[in-house]
Amino acid sequence: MAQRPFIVGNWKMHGTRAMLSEARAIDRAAQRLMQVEIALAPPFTLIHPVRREAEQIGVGAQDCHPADGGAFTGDISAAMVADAGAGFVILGHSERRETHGEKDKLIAEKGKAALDAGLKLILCCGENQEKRDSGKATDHVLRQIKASLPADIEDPVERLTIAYEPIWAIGSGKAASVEDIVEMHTAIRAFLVKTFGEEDGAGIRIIYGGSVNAENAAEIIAGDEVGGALVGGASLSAESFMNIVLAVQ
Ligand code: G2H
Repeated sequence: MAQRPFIVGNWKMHGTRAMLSEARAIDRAAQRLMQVEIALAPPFTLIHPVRREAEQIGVGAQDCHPADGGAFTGDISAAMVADAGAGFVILGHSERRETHGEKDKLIAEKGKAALDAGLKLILCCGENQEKRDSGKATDHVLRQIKASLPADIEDPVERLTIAYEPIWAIGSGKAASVEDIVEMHTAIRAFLVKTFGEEDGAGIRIIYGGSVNAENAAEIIAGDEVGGALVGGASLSAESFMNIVLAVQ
């Protein structure tokens, strides 16, 4: 059975309780749009309130620490975000790789902690402009996924999503072309089949992120091997986010 498109709003470091009205509006609209799987990843402080208010949509975190607990001032464990109501976590986003110096090995450790805590995983990958210009984008992305995947993922179709987010497209207002997206997703699919076997490898979702909006979403999601979108800026208002969902339903 074909999977529903998976549209995830990544609020990044945006949102105080005033934003709960947007989450409520998204959740209300989602109840009439069951052909699309919708989720939000608000900041840690809003996970519990969004989960409490929203019945229909998935709620997730944007990071977690690899340890179960301990003397890690300012950090949050996977069990804590699960306890707050998160059902998934986004890991390996380029903004964390760049501004927090996160390396593949750490991301794999975080992924293992997340899976052990019962969370699903959205694992991000993507090349910068320099890698793309040098023709090494695919090699880079596949190496990144291989090195940041936790080992022995049980039920990977259910629990793992790969998000391809070319760094040069993020927040730029200019998404990658459908051709470039499909080419990369096809290479990721081949890697997943090799790694997880024919059936699981074919079923794991691969979603695209980087300046997705209501104008480009339908065309991107119609691309081969594109199972949904990770949406940043355009997920911050219910109207612009739901316009994306409407465009792809
Ligand atoms: C890419 C994306 C969401 P934006 O980071 O993860 O952000 O849609 O703002 O480019």
